[in-house]
Amino acid sequence: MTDNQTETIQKKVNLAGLSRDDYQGAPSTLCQGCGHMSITNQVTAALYELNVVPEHVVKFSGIGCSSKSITYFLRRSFGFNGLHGRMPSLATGASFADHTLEYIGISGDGDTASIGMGQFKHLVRRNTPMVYIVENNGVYGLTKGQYSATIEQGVELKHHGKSRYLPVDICMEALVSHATFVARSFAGDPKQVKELIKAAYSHKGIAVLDIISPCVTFNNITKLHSYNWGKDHESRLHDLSYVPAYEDITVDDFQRGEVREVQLFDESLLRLKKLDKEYDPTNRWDAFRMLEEAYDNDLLVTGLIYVQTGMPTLHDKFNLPDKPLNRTPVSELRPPEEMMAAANAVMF
Ligand SMILES: Cc1ncc(C[n+]2csc(CCOP(=O)(O)OP(=O)(O)O)c2C)c(N)n1
Ligand code: SF4
Ligand SMILES: [Mg+2]
Repeated sequence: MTDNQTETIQKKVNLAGLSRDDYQGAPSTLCQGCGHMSITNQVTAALYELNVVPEHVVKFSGIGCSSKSITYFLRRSFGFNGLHGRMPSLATGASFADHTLEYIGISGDGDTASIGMGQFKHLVRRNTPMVYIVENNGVYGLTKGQYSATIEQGVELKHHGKSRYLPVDICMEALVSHATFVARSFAGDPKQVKELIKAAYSHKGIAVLDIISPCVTFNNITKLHSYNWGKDHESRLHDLSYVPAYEDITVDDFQRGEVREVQLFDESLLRLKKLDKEYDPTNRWDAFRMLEEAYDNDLLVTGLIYVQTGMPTLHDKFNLPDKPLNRTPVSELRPPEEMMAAANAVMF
């Protein structure tokens, strides 16, 4: 592509009146070729194509190279780096303060499946409405490549010896915790990453995306977390395409029967074109079975693993008022003196 063509694409505006450049963040400090940057580029592209208004989005992360990713997109949005593994509690608190915004979290396999596992599980079981991306490289990239909890058993890295334990599967953990949207993808499959991010953004509730994201500096060699192995062993559950609600949706006769459609909360559709096998992403038991089989057969199975629409979110359960709490004046938040006195009189 010529420089002029690139410039034209960068300047073309979407329905929000914004150009691609409006969705960029600060220049990246990640290593050249890091999977996390490839994912970040797809987050940027997906949000541009979804016509998202950056000021309506809040970005969260913990600590790690992956957690740095939120700096590299949506420079006009609010963004918070939490403590290592504590992004879920930060996001939960902030989302209560203003439930009218959209929430995107980016974490690492260490941040989520090692130190942050407890927090992750509770965020998921509460169906907290947010997109939760794990950039999964099997190591602690930021602190020089120690094994994380997602590394396969028995692999060997130069400075770390053999990995001793069976791995944690983030999709499995999300499913066990009753996640309402679970997907797996691969940084080497950017189109699928983008479509899944769009679908996750349109989901009402927790949307967990476990994306295999090779660390080219410390771990581009172990099976599951390397580009080469992923390219040779990726097995897509379906071909995915996201259709926004405002687009005229037709399925031609040739495709009927081959395409399964999942209607998302905002009335957009996710179209899943059947590949070599039948897969029903609304069946939780099938999802568990498929993950077990993928593990046994040494496959990187990618796509929408599970979705359940129409479930109440954390915010629905608390019957929050329409006006966000952070924009409600203290005079409206504080009960009047007489009410407090009456309440105290009952209690004591
Ligand atoms: C409480 C605490 N313990 C340990 C650390 C050191 N530390 C920083 S990042 C990190 C691991 C990051 O791994 P991961 O989440 O997989 O991100 P990656 O760098 O691989 O993208 C660790 C152990 C820390 N910052 N805080
Ligand atoms: S150390 Fe690994 S995870 Fe961190 S930026 Fe470099 S390649 Fe990416
Ligand atoms: Mg990691």
